[in-house]
Formats: sequence, structure tokens, C-alpha cells
Amino acid sequence: MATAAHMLTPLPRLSRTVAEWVESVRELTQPRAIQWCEGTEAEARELTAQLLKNGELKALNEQHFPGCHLARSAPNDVARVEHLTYICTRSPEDAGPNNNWMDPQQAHAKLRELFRGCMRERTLYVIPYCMGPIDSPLSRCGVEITDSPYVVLNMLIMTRAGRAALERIAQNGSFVRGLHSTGELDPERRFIMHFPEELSIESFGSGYGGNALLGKKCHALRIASWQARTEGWLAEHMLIVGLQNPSGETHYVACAFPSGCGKTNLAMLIPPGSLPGWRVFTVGDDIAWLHPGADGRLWAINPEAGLFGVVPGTNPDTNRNAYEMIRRDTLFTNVALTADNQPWWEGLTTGKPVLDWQGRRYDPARGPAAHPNSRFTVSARRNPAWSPHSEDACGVPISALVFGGRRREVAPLVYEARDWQHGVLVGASVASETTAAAVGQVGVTRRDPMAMKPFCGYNFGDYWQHWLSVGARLARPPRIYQVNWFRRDAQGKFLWPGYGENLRVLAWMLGRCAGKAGAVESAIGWLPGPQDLDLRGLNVGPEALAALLTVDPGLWRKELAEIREYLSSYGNRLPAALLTELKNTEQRLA
Ligand code: GTP
Ligand code: SPV
Ligand code: MN
Repeated sequence: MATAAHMLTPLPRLSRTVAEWVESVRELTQPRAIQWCEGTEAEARELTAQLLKNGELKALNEQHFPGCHLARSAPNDVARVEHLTYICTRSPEDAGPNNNWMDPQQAHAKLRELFRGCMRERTLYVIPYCMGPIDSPLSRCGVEITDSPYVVLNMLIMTRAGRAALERIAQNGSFVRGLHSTGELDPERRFIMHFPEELSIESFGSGYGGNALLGKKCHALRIASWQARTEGWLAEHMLIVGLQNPSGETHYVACAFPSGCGKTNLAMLIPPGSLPGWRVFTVGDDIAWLHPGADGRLWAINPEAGLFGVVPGTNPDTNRNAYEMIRRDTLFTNVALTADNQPWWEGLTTGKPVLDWQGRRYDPARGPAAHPNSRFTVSARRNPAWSPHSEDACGVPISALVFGGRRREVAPLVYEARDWQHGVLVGASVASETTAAAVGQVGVTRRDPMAMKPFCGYNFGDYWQHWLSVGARLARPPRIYQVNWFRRDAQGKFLWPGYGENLRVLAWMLGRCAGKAGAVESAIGWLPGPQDLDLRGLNVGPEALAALLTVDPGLWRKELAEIREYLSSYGNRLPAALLTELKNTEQRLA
């Protein structure tokens, strides 16, 4: 099916620049065949059949998980590799202390040697894709070249891929070039390189999601954040959720939480039974592109068409929507298996694992059965809470922006920034415990401004300045909040039940936006008093609630000192306005 004859089909002629680039990559990588992806269902079926045949995919229990498959990655290739991810700008200062930097010429030379001849005996796939609704002026296109059919299958779910995207590229000429090869999966020969000045990406040696599905973090965040700065918008690691209140009005909220910190779950939460009349609609679960609108509001699109979500922890009690969503037509990566070939993961209350994520007989002594960063890939439309406004060309208007992190202490359940400028400081100050989404130690608290530490394609100092200028252009800016669902008691138990109950916090925010909900002023911002939250039917004691809604002056003095030290590391790139906001906060606390 994949023959050189594909090169003669009318597809590549739609865009000469794409065809020329493909030809130069063919010369370098020497594939056996080239296949242009059309984005049809037949194509996905054919690829799946091929992977089932060569054992790279396994069909799951057809009765309980129809249309679902399991992929097992190499054991050393299970997460993003931040230490091997580089921003290659001419000047190292433009990449900033928040990124690894390499000189573009040097990076190209290094990768050229890795890519040379790397596709011999393999098929080179060309995936034209569109990030965002195909007819939206806010969308941006790219082309990924890869030698991994698993990557193709994922990209077909995660993006609007195929002929329509290629036609769009042919019309407006510009696209992001992403070159990917799984190479030998050798961590010593693994690099994820970004060239924002050239709108290009080179990724070698990993087949894992964020390293290999180049439309996602590489394009839609690192490259797009750079483009967004030059064009006056924002590319953010945010979910977008629509909340319909009991009076029938829908308001949209966008939330930035670091990897593995609850975006997917919040984006499709199930309202608790004790809050009747609320409905929740998912627009996006991982990435938002935010544009100032002619009406002075901020408008958001989700550039993605699918979800690449964390599997462990998903069950009918924590999130029935997510659980239902992944029962059909879902690609699982690195989960465990039951005796009757059903996928299994930690947090499921039924079934038991027989084979672990590496396909070995499950032995608890060797760790969890499913990899903690095991993932599902599924079409956004499989989500029972999917919002048809996900397809709106102009996006949805945003009423509130929320920053969050995973902190066992210090950060309260929720607080509101005083205004946009203070909100930028609040976002820039977020710290969070690391998770299994990236290689490295889990549970280490680190600064993760706007949940963009691993994803901002340029100097954070310039990025905060850009946030300030975007806010200055908004006549009706969203209110800004910080949340923390992950506070713990002395025994290590979560103080807040989280998941669906998080709606109570979101409802308070919308009440604030409507000028209805009360709040108490603190040094760091406005907090709800216990009477300001709708706590009907919630099982949280008064002591826990007090702990969740308290700003401890001692802990916060230490916190502010750490924030000051962190921000200062950005030197003269740090906007003076943020230091002013910080000083004001310090004075309020003193
Ligand atoms: P990425 O896809 O890596 O960007 O992550 P994400 O932010 O979408 O995180 P996700 O919603 O997948 O949640 C990650 C983990 O946190 C899962 O194991 C969830 O079960 C758990 N989690 C999500 N929301 C909550 C919450 O409100 N409270 C608690 N305690 N855990 C949560
Ligand atoms: C994350 O790590 O934030 C993810 C998964 O959403 S990945 O696509 O690997 O980046
Ligand atoms: Mn993410």
C-alpha cells in the first residue's frame, strides 16, 4: 500500500513547498516508501491492521472495550524528556533560563547525523495537520514527517489531519515543519529540538506522546507560544470548560495546571448530585489558544481534536465521563491486562491485573501494574460532555482564567487575584509537585509558572511581559484565580475531595464574575469565606475547610521569599510590574 507511486498522486502537488521539503527529508533519511496521510477512516483501519499483524498493537476485549487497542512502548520511553528538550534560538537569552538551549547550527548538524539513513527499510509518513477548527482564522497548520505508524495513528486522532489541512497549507503557504524518527529508542541518542525562528521541530529517538506527536506540545505550545508573542495572542497549557448554571447561562473558564494535575478531569467533571441544575461541557483538556477579541474579551480555541490523557485514577466514581469515553475506539498505551484481555490500571475498583504494562506476569514487588504515566488516545467527540462549540471558528469567550498546582501545603484551595497585573504575578508564582508525565523524580516541588515550565518556547521574562501587554488590550479581561485541589492533612490524606466537587469552587468564581459572590481579602488575594462557597451535601469538616481557606503568614513569608528569588533569576528580562506586585504583596503580609 505504501509505494513510491504515492508521491505521484495529486496530493503533494497541492503544496510545492511541502513536496520539496518531503523530498529533501527522503534524501536524508532514505525510506523504503513514502505515504501521504489523507486522514480517512480507511487509512486508520489499514494502519491498525498492519500494526496488529506485526504485533505492535494488541486488540482488547471486544465485548467490553470494542474498537480498543493496546500499545506497549519501550520501557525506557514512557514520558516526556525535559532534560533532552531544547529551544534553539540564535541568542541563548531568547530561550531564557527556563529552557535548555543549543545553537541552531549545532543542533541541526547533530540531528542531521542522527537522521541520516535512519528510515532505511521503513516507511516515511507525511501527516499534514491543522491545529484548531479547519475553517478558523485562529488555527495554524503543520506537517509532521515520521517513520512511526503508532505516531500516525495518534496524530489522526489528536489533530485534524489529512487532505483538508494540506489544502489549507497550499492556500496560505505557511506551516510548521516537524521531523520525527523513533531511531533506536536509545536515550543517549534522543533529542527534542525546537527552532522557533524557523518554525521547525526535529525530534529523534522517542516514540512517546509529547516527544513524538509533534502537533501537541512541540507545535501547539513551544512553537505557537513564540508565534503568539509576535502576533499578539497566547498559547497556553490550559483546559477550556463551559459551565451552564441552573439558570441556563453558560460561561467558559480556562485553567492551567501542570502535567498530571487535573486538567482532563476538570474539563469533563460530573456535577455532584447536591448541586442540581449545573451542566458541564468540554471544549479542550490540555491546550488553549487565547485571542483578544474585537469586543474586548478573551476568546479561546482548542487546537486539538482528541485527548491524550492519564489513565490511572480514572474510574466511574472519580469521573464517569472519562470512564465511559475510553470504553470504545480508544488507543491505550502502557496499561496492564486482566485475564480476559481487558485493560487494567491502578485506581480501577474492579478486575485484577495478570500482565503488567511491560507484558510480564504482574508482580506487585516490581511496582504498579499500569505505568503511572499510561495514557489513552481518544477522539474528543467520544467524551459525553463534548461541546459542539469546540468547532466554533471564533472560539468561546473566557470569563475566568485559573492557575493551579499540586501542593500538599501552603497554597489555599482557591483565591482571586486583585486584577490582571496581580494575576500575572499569581500565575508566574505557581509551584507544583512533579508527576510521572516527565522522566525524573516524582513529587518534587518546583516553580511551574502558568503550568508552562516545560512548554514555553522563549524566555519567561518576555513571556510575562507579553501576558501583561495582552491584558492591557482587553477592555473586559477575565478574572484570574489560583486553585489547589491537592492540600493534605498531617496523615497525608487529601483535605479536599476534588473531582466533581471542584465545581463548587468554579461556581464561586462565576459568582464573583457576576458580582454576586462574597469574598474575604487577604494579603495574597481574595478568598471565599466558608459561607461564600455552596457546600450543600459536601462531606468536609469545618477544620479541614478552615485549613483549606487559610493563608498562613509564616509559610507565606517563606513562600514570597522563594518567589522573589525565582523571579530575580530572570534579571533584566523580568517585567518591573511583577516586582511591584510582589513588593505590594510582601507589604500586605507584613
Ligand atoms: P496532562 O495530560 O499530563 O497535562 O495532565 P492533566 O492535567 O490533564 O491531569 P489529569 O486530569 O489527567 O489528572 C492527573 C491525575 O490527577 C489523575 O491520576 C487524576 O485521577 C488525578 N486528579 C485529577 N483531578 C483531581 C482532583 O481534583 N483531586 C485529586 N486528589 N486528584 C485528581
Ligand atoms: C503532558 O505531559 O502535559 C501531557 C502529555 O499532556 S504529553 O503529550 O506527553 O505532553
Ligand atoms: Mn499536558
